Amino acid sequence: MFRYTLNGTHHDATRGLVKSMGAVEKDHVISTTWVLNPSLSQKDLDKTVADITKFCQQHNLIVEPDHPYHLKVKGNASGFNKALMVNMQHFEKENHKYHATTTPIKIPTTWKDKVHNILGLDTQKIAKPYFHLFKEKDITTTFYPTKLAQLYNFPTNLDGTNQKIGIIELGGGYNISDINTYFTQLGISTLPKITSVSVDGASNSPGDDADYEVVLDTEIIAAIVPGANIYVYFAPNSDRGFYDAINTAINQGCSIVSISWGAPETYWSTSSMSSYNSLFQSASTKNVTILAAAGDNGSSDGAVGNNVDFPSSSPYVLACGGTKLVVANDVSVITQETVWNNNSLSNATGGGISRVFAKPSYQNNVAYNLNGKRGVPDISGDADPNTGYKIYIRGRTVVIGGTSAVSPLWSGLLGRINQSIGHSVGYLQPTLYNNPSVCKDITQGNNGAFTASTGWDPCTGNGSPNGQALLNLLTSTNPPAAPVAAFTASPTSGSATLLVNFTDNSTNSPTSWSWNFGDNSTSNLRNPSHSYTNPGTYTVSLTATNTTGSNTITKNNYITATPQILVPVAAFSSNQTTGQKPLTVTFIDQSTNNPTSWKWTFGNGTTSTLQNPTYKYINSGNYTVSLRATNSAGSNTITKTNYIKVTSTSNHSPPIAAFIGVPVTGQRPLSVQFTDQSAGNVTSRTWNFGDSTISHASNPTHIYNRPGNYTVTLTATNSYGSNKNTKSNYIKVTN
Ligand SMILES: [Ca+2]
Repeated sequence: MFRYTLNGTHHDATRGLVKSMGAVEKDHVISTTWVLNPSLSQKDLDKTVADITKFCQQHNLIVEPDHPYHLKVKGNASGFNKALMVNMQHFEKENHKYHATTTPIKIPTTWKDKVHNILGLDTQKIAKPYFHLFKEKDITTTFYPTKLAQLYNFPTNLDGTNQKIGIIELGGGYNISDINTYFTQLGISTLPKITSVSVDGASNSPGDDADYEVVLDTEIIAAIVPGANIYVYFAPNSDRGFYDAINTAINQGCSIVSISWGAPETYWSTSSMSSYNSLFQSASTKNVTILAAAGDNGSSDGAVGNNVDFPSSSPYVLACGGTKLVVANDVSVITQETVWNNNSLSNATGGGISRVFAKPSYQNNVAYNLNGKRGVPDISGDADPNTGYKIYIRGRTVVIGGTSAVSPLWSGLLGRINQSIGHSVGYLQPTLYNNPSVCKDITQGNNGAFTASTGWDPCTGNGSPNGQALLNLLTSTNPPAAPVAAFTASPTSGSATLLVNFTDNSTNSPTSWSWNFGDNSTSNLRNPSHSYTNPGTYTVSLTATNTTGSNTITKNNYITATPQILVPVAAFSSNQTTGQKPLTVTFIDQSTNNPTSWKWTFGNGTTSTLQNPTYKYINSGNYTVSLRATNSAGSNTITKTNYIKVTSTSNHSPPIAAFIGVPVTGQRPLSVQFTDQSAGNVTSRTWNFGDSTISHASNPTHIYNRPGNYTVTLTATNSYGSNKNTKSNYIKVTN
């Protein structure tokens, strides 16, 4: 098989103090990312993937699909050695162990224009984080990011809502409790929406110095755009991990990607830089803005000679340089801003001229002589630790500077701008270089080899931000579309008083909202809540407005408030309450407020859920009956103690006579209503009214015509005998 060499993909063991540690074991597992030519047609892509898969299977390598035009290939070192004709060796450098190939990757010649690069054979640390911890004695003035946003005239009343911002981290992690505490310090009541994303097995792992980078990046962006969705991509610190993290952020829809990590161009292989640059170019076509720190080691970038830092030197990356900020005593305005340089080798902004990348066309207007190469940086902002950023980490406030603060600072600004104009500004350099006045020109200071000057310079680029000026420029050159109003509500029905939460879903970034709730109430909040106190059906409308125009959506009869449902008041009666066993009783529900379910207990452990149950008492006794009546508003229970009395009188006994008369005294003629109250089964009665008159009625009425005292007797009879009850001088009749 003929082979094509991917130049620059092998390890240069002459660089730095590298110790060789022997061949990689045959069964050592290696994970790689294959970068395919993004201009392949779908048909060529499919064929290439099929070819690669077949080839890899022959070498026991497993192919998994990844982002578009990328594959992940995993397998043993022996498989890679044979498949790619490489020689995998272990190395150690500054106590860091890694593996790499000593010979360049060779791929089948037919893949020459199809496979651009294979990342992952070299796992040495590729990048450093560009933060600088404060030295307490040096601190003069330090800032919360929100204060810098004011000093740099960032547009206000914007919080990054609906913006998705990615942060790349190659180590460390954050504790969300630190960030929440930070928000309390800033006086921001809603907590930020931060999601950590695991790339190539790395994860949010607080516990080393890189935590300062992670927390610096995250807190600056969250402070400036607290409403944004912030995604933190954690990846291994290798050229593959770094690449995969950026690729994942782009493919997951981040419109802004902030990078605070990098290394001098000379530390990178040309093949890796080429692959990254292609990735950044693809981001520019997807309206994704990539920002990167320009480095913290002055014009040398920590290497021999003058160097710029990659990835910030990619012409598709917005390179962020650093300044020192001096403010008025009341911290209201910037009085002086110069190049950050406390030590041109170790504590100064990066910047200079790329050795790798040609001058991009947007730098054609730059007066500075770039010798046909890319000049770095593009923009700048406060980075001197002496005028650094207050952040909160590991339970305390610390001050940090470095160009790695500038990338999130500008990322936050672009988050506000994207929200305001309703779309992503994406690849910003052409606009920026055509309108450098949206930046504040820095003209004083140097970073070692290079000196600031009027206009673009290799220390601070076009300068620090004038946020509102940049927004005005982007709004005028690219006005937002008018909003398309949309909303939802929850709940949309229920009993009055009904509290409804409305949610604005309008697109194209409205800046004001006008709600009409249909009951003569209105609101100008974005997401209002409204209480409907009266039953009815309501039509709701929302008008969403931005600088370009307005749009109204009306939802007819959208909210229904039903009459209030009251808790039932339980009540009941029955057809009878006393009698001889067995006694069959029909209970009648008399509850009010429309119960929908019933629970009866009959006093002997039995229950019923019927509304009007019939129950047969077998045994004698006194029974306490209760009813619980229920509807959606609640329940109520009524209990009637000893409500049902069942007598034990046997069927073979005569009745027990008892009666009353009403009234028992009065003037003649006196009409008295007698009522039989005898126990037992009475089949006949004889009433003797005491005036030589008798009756056999059940409950007779008798009229006494003459005055006198009358003794009344009731004789109650059934088939087993009679019983007599006499009340002496019971009725008293006067003249
Ligand atoms: Ca300048």
